[in-house]
Amino acid sequence: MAKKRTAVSTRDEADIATIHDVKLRRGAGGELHQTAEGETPVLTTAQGAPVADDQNSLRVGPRGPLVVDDFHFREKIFHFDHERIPERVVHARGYGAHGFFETYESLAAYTKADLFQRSGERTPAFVRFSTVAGNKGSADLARDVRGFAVKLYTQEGNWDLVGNNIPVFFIQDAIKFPDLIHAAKQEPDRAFPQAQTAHDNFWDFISLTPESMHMVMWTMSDRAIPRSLRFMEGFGVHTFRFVNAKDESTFVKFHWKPKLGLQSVAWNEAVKINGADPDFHRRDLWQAIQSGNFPEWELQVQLFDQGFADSFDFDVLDPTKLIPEEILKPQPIGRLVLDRMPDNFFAETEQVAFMTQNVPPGIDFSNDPLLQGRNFSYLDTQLKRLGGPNFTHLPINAPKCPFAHFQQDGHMAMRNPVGRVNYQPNSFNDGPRQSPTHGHRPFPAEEQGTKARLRPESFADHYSQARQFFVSQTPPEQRHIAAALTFELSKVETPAIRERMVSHLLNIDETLATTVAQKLGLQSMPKPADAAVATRQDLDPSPALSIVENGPKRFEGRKLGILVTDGVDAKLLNGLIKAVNKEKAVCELIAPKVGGVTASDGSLVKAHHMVDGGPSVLFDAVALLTSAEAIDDLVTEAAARDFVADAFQHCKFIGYDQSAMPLLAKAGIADALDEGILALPGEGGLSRFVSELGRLRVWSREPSVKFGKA
Ligand code: HDE
Repeated sequence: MAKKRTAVSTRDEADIATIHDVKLRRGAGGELHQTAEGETPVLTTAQGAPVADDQNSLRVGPRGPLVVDDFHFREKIFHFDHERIPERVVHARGYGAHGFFETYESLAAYTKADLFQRSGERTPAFVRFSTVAGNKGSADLARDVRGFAVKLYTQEGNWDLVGNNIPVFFIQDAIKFPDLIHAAKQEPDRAFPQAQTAHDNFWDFISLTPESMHMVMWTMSDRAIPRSLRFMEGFGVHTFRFVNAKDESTFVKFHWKPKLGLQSVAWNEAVKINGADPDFHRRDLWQAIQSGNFPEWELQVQLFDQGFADSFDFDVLDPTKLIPEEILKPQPIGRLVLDRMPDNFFAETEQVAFMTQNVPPGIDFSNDPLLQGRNFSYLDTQLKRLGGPNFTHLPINAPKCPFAHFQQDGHMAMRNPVGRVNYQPNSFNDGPRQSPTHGHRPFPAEEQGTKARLRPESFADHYSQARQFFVSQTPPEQRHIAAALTFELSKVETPAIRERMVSHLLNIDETLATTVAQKLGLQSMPKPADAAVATRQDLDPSPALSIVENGPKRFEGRKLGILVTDGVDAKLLNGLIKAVNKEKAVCELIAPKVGGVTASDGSLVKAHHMVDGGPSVLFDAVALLTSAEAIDDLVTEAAARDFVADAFQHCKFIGYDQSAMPLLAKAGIADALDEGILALPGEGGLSRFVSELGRLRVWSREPSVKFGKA
C-alpha cells in the first residue's frame, strides 16, 4: 500500500546522536549541542566534515596568498555574509518571550474558538514587544508606540492578536500607512533622526492628518515611554467579532491589563536611560523571567452588539476611536503568563511571523478598513523577510495542533509529505479534506453599497476623543503632554509646521495649545484648524486613560538602587534589602568600586554597579547608605551627585541615613527635603520608606523641579 501523504510535522530525528565518539543532544532545529556530561564536540563544517584548524586560513608559505581550495574558510565566510535577514519595515526592534494563556471560564455563549471553551485550559503563547520607528539596533526608551503581538498556538490553529500598547491608531485607512511610516522614520536623504518622531517630516504629515490627533495625544503622553514592558497595557485596537456555534456574532475589543499596574518614566529619564542602558526594556524582561518573576496580563474584552454600536457616539469601525471603559466595562476572560525566554533570539524572536489574518474558527474580522488592509499586508511582509513561502516550517511559526494540507515544495521546504496524492478532490481517499462543520466560516454579514474610494461621515470627528484623553489625565500627566509636544516641535525646523500643529491643539484644549505656543515662542497664535465636524463633543473624563490613576500602589516587581560605601551600616542595609524583597521587589547595590564595600560588621558586600555604571535612572527609587568616613570621597564624584540629583528631579523616593547629608547637599537638595526623602534609621524608618515606595513617584515635588514643567 502506498504511504499516506500528510503534511504533519515530523520530528523523527533521534534526540541524542553520537558523532566522533561524542554524545550530542539534538536541538529543536536539528542542530547538535554538547551533552550535560560536558564532553566537547568536534567542530565540523556545515557539511559535517571535522575541522582541523579554525584559526588559520590555508595559504602558500607564511607570507603568501590564500588558496581557493580552503573550503572551510569559504563556507564559514559565506555563511557569515548571509547571517542577516531584512529587518521588519516597522517594529524592527523587539523582544519576545514564551508563556501560556489560561482561560477563566467557558465563553461558548459568545465564541466557538476552541481555546475559550474549557475553564482552566492553557494555550501555549509567544509574545513579541517592539518599538515601531527605530531600526533593530535602536534604543529601548524611544518615545514611540510599543507593539504587543501575541501568538496563541490554539488547538484549531494559530491566533495572532497583533496589537499595540495604545488602543487607537494614527490613520483610518491602511492605504495611508506607507506615508505615515515614511514620515515617522529617519528622513531619506540624511538618514536621521533615528527612532524619533521629533523631526519635520513626521510633524508635517501629522499636522496635515487631523485623524491622527487622538493617537498623537497618546504618543505625547507617558504611555510612549513605559518603565517596563511588564508595566504596560496591550490592545487589539480594532473591533473584532466573536462568532459562536450558532453563527451568532458579538463585537469584541481586546485589552491586556498588566497585573503589576501601569508605570512610565519621565522624558528626561528616558533620554538618560537610552545612554546608560539602551537595552533597558529587554534586560528588564530577561531579568524578571530568568529570576522566576513571571510577568502576567489579564485579557479583558469589551463585548457589544449591533445595538450598542449603533447608539455609540462614534463608529466602532473607526480605529482612531476607543470605547471608554466607563461606558462599556471590560470583562476578564483569562490570563497570559510569560515564563520562558527563547533559547535563541534569531530563531524565535527575529523569525516569528505575526499575521492579523491568523484567526481560528470563532474569531472573525469587522469591516474596520485598517484591519482589512493589515490582513493583506502581513503575509506579504513575511515572504520578503523570511525569504520564501515555507516560513510556517520554522518551529516558532508552526502550529502546535495537528495540521494537514497540500502545500508543497518552495525554498527551504523542511516538512515534505510522502506519497502520491497532492491534490483534492481525489478518488484515492487520501489526504486531508475540508470540513464545513469544523472549518473557519466567515460571519455571514450582509454587505452592499456602491464601489467607491471614500471615507464615511461617521469617521469625521477627530478632536472629541483627543480632548477626552487630555482631560482624563492627572495634572502631572497633562504637563508631560505639553512638555512632550514642546520638545518634539522644538526639533521641527519649519515654523509653519509648528504653527499648524498648534492650530490643531486649539481644537483639543486651549490651555494646552497656549502653553505649547508660549514654550515654543510662537509670535502669534494661529487660528484653530478647519475641522470636518464643526462641533467638538465635550465627553466625560475617563479615569481609565490615566497611568497615574491606574498605578500599582505597591512596589512589587520594581527595583531599588542602594548607593553604598565602605562602613555602611550592615544591619540597616540587610534590613532594607529584606523588607524590599518581602514586597517581591529587588535591590541592586551601587558602590564606588564594583568589587564591593566592607560593611560596618566587616563583611564584604558585593556591588552590582560602580557609581558611573549605575545611574539612578535605572531604578524606581533609591537609598543612600553611606558612612561618615567614606562620604567625603563620594561627594567628589560627579556621578554620585547626579545619582541623587536625578532621583530628586525624577520625583523618586529617596531613603538615606544621616551620613549621606553631604551628598544631598552637594546635589543641591539638602534644603528641599520633602515628603519623599525619608530617613531610614530609627524606629519605623525602614517600614515607612518601604510602604511609601508603592506610590512610585512623589508627584507633589514635580512643580518645583524643572522636568515636566511646561
Ligand atoms: Fe502593523 N505591520 N501595520 N500595525 N504591526 C507590521 O508586519 C501594517 C498596525 C503591529 O512583533 C509588519 O511582520 C499595516 C496597527 C505590530 O513581529 C507589516 C498597517 C497595529 C507589529 C505591518 C499596520 C499594528 C506590526 C512589519 C496599517 C496595532 C510587529 C513586520 C493598516 C493594532 C509584529 C511584520 C512583530 C508589524 C503592516 C498598522 C501592530 C508591514 C499595513 C494598527 C505589533 O506587515
